[in-house]
Amino acid sequence: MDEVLRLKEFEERIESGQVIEPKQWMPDRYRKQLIRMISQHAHSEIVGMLPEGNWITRAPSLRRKMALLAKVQDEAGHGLYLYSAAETLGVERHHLIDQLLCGTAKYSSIFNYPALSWADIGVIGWFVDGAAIVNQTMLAKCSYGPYARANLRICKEESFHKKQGYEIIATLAEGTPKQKEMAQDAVNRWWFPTLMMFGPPDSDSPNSAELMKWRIKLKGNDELRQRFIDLTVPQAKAINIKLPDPQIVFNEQTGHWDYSPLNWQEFYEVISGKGPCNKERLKARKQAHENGRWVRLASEAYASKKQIDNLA
Ligand code: BYC
Repeated sequence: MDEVLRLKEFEERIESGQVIEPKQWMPDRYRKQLIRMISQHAHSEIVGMLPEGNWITRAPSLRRKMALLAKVQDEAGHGLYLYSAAETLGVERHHLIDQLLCGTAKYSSIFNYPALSWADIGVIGWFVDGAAIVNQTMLAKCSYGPYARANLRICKEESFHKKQGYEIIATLAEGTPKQKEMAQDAVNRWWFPTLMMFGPPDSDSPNSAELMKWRIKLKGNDELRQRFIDLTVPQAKAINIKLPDPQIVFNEQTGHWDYSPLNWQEFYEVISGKGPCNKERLKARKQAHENGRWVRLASEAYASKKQIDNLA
C-alpha cells in the first residue's frame, strides 16, 4: 500500500480512539518516540530503586521495612513490564540497558536527588509516586496497547506506594518536634524537583505536539503538573505540612492553585548529567549489572541446554 495512504489510515485509527498493537503498521517516528519514552520510563523505574533501596536496612520498624521492601521490588517489576513493552517495538533489551549504562539514555530527573533521611522515603512515596500516578493514569489510556496495559498495572501498585509514603509523613508530622522538622525538611527539598518531573513547560517541550497528535500523550506537561499541585495542596494542609512556595494561592478565577515559576536551569543541568547524584546512580547501576553477569550467563546456558534437550 502507498505510504501516504498507510499514514492516513493510521492517523484515522488513532483519531477514532483505536489501540495500536505491535504487529500493525506504524510510522517510523511513532515507533521511535515510543521506544524513547518507554525505555526512559523503564530506566527510571530501575534507577528509582536506588534512593529507596538505600534505606531498607535503616527502616524504623519491621512494618516499615516490609512495606519498603515490597515497594522497591514492585519498581523492579515495573521496569520489567516496560522493557517488555519496548521489546514489542523491535528493540532488544540489552541495547536499551547498554544505553543507560553508557550514559546516553535519560531517566527521570528526580532520581538524581539524594534521600538524606527516613522522611525522604515518605516524601518519595507521597510526591514522586503521586506525580507518577498523575502522569501514568494518562499513559494507561495511550494509543499503544502494550504501553497502555503496562501503565494500568503500574498505576495500581503506585497507589499503594503513594499511600504508604503519605502515611509515613502524616505519622512524622504528628510526632516529636524533631520528627516534624525532619518531615518538613524532606518536603522542602523534594517539592520543586517533583514538579519538574512532568517535564519542561509546554512552550519548551519539543516532543509534546507530536506525542499528542498520536495520542501517546493525552495531556501536556503543564496540565499534569497543575493537576498534581491541585491534588497535593489539600493533602499537605490536612497533615499540617507547609509546601515551600509562598506563592501557592488558590485562584478563584481558574479554580486551580497558582505557584511560583520553576528553576528550569536546574532541571536542564540535572538531565544533562550534572545533578547531585547522577554519577553515583550510574556507578551503582554499572556495578549491579556487572555483579549480575553470572546470572545472565547461567540463564542463557540453561535456556540453550533446554533447547538441545528438546531437539534430542
Ligand atoms: N527527567 O519534550 P519533552 C516512577 C526530557 S518513574 C528526565 O517534554 P516528553 C517511580 C525529555 O525526555 C516515572 N528527562 O519530553 C520509579 C526530552 O529529552 P529527549 C518516570 C526529562 O517525552 C521508582 C526533553 O526533556 N515516568 O514513577 O514529551 C520509584 C524535553 O522534554 C524529564 C516516565 O518516564 C524528566 N523529568 O515528556 C518511584 C513516564 N522531563 O528524550 C516512582 C513516561 C522531560 O528528547 N514519560 N525530559 O532527549 C513521559 O511521560 C514523558 O516522556 C515526560 C517528558 C513527561 C517525562
